[in-house]
Amino acid sequence: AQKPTGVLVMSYGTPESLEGVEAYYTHIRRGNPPTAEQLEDLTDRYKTIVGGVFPLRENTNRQVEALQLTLDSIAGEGKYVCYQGLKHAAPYIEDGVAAMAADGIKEVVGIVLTPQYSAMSVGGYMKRAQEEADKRGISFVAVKEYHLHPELIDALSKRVQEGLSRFEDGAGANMLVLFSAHSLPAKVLEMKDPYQDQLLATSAAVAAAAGVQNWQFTWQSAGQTGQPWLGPDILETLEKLASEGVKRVLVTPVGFVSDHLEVLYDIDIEARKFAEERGIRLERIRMLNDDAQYMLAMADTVVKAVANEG
Ligand code: FEC
Repeated sequence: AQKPTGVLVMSYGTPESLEGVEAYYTHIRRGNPPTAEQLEDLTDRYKTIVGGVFPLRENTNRQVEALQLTLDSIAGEGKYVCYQGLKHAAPYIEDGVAAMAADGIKEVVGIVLTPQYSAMSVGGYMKRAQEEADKRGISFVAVKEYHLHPELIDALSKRVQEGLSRFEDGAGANMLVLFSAHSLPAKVLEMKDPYQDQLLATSAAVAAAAGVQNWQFTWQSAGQTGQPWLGPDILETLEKLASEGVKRVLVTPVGFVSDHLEVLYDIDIEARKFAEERGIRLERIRMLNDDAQYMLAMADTVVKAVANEG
């Protein structure tokens, strides 16, 4: 029988325990260990979110399982087999490709659990996957983006409508939908990187589908590297909105698809507190996690990537 096509499902990765935070942080910093102060700061943030656990790991596991079931149902069982590969934790991207090679898989599609492309994010995942595939004689196809897939837009627009319904008078006056995504070093702009345009395109499509007129886009979670990062940051944006009399904000992350640190801490704890201190009520959409429509967007994208190669 013909070997199935491997699907390398890639995600950021998270530590397995508090003891693993240092190695994880060192990996993110390309082998440079954090200072004791940086390590303590990150460890404290993990301890603060939902009881100091690492929800990204479980969410990624569930997404990979759900994507497998979705591929089975749209393409037939045995056509595709999903493997996991993480950027900064085990099982690493290379481990996922090695597991496929051990199972005799010759053709692989790679897809990342984030919809928009940047050379500095998705490009980095794909480079590592491609290199490992080349080493093992596996042919590799990269899905660069799926930021305008109709199922994704529809899934997000439903989450926006649900979020708006939490405000007593829905999308009334003094309220705004604030789309957000992880910032990157500003030098990506010089590289003609599509990241910003794709994030704005996702945001505009979701706003239109949800019937939202009053919206903005902002960056979040910038790193402290001494270099400039893309702005304005969400805290700056909230400060400005408060001064303009905005009272209610629905934060809608469009570059993240899971509950994890950058959502549960940076938005739910840090940004919410900052907003409340300025008289703004901040709500956030429920993250997609293994939402059926999101899984369909990914499965359909994978199947089409294979068809385009054939
Ligand atoms: O829940 C978790 O355990 C992990 C949450 C998490 C996600 C995530 C996603 C993205 N990042 C992106 C870019 C960068 C760049 C740097 C950077 C640094 C960190 C640090 C932590 C961290 N990131 Fe992350 N990111 C997550 C967590 N990220 C922790 C290190 C400490 C800190 O700055 O807070 C800077 C690296 C450097 O120092 O050079 C750049 C991008 C995404 C969204 C796309 C994706 O999911 O891949 C882009 C989730």
